[in-house]
Amino acid sequence: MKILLVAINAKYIHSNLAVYCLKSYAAKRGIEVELTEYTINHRRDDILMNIYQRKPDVVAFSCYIWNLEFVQDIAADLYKVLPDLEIWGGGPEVSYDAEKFLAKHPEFRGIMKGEGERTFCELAGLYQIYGKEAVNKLDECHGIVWRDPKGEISQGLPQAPISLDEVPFIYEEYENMMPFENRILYYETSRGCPFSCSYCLSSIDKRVRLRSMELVEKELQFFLDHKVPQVKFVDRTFNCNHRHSMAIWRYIKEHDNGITNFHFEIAADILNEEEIEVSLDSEVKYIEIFNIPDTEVRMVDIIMFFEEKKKFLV
Ligand code: B12
Ligand code: SF4
Repeated sequence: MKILLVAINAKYIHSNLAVYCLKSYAAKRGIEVELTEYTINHRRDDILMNIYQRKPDVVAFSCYIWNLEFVQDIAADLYKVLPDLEIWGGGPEVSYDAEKFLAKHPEFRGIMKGEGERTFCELAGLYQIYGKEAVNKLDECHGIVWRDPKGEISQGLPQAPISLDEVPFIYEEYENMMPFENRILYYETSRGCPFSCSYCLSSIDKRVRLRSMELVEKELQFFLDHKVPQVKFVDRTFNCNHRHSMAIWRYIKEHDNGITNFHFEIAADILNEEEIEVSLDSEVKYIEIFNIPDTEVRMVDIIMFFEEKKKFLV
């Protein structure tokens, strides 16, 4: 069975960290899958043709706010030209209303909800073992909602979260980091966010899990040694754990190579003095500050403070 992970990015410069993690996590457990990336600037027909020519048996789309419409259209067309294809979705944009999504999109066999590594690996394993017969074994898989061969939608058992140290560091797997040439490298050292902004999907996972500093230091050094121009941390609120953020900023400060920029999204209202000092001293050049509604006054102070010190803010 050929299983194909499909990512459609906002622009060429972006990459989809999630699908690389899923592919690598599965490969480490003996399950090989293929991966392909496009952008929303590609013509839909070209994407359709490219997927068709790869002759997959199973396609799993990574669904985000910037590509959901695109994915829906392509999946519907794929289903017309490859009616036996098993089409799955995963990612934040389909995770929280999966039953409704499935009811509306009959071309999808199912949705892998939430954190994908373990769920995708289980599901890909089922297809590798049972082939097309896997559709009758889907109740063995955790974390999914699926349509059975009679058309009924079922909900699987919940999936347990993984330790963040189990998430693969994907960049060292590619010689010269080829797929990422001239692109932003995304990097994750935590999952979850302790805040509850009602408009935000990241607020659903309140438990914050951290990657151990032992791994993080090795990986930061990898970026520095490879003189990567831009690393963007995708941690939902980078500074929600002071010890963790301070350890990372200190490491960057002490090992700066004069080339690599690190980009963080932080919550301004919880910055402490020590964090402000280290981030001002160090080569942490790009800091993305976002507002939390009742902290506007402090937010303005902090922005003025950073601007005085000639830090770049976005
Ligand atoms: C990188 C990024 C972007 C990049 C695009 C990257 C790309 N590939 O093209 C840029 C900067 C362009 C961008 C833009 C926007 N973004 Co943005 N972005 C992110 C960010 C920071 C990282 C995503 C990521 O890689 N995470 C790391 C991966 C490993 O985690 P994950 O996404 O949760 O993936 C896991 C699961 O979801 C699942 N999964 C994911 N894909 C798949 C696929 C399969 C098959 C399976 C099984 C599982 C699976 O498994 C993964 C691993 O466990 C997230 C916030 C975040 N930290 O996640 C926001 C986020 C996705 N963006 C968001 C928003 C709102 C936007 C914008 C609309 C902002 C704006 N107002 O302009 C724009 C949209 C642009 C457009 N053209 O329409 C929101 C979406 C929330 C929502 N739906 O309301 C998020 C969640 C930020 C937030 N907290 O608000 N974004
Ligand atoms: S602080 Fe940011 S990531 Fe956390 S819930 Fe609010 S908007 Fe989402």
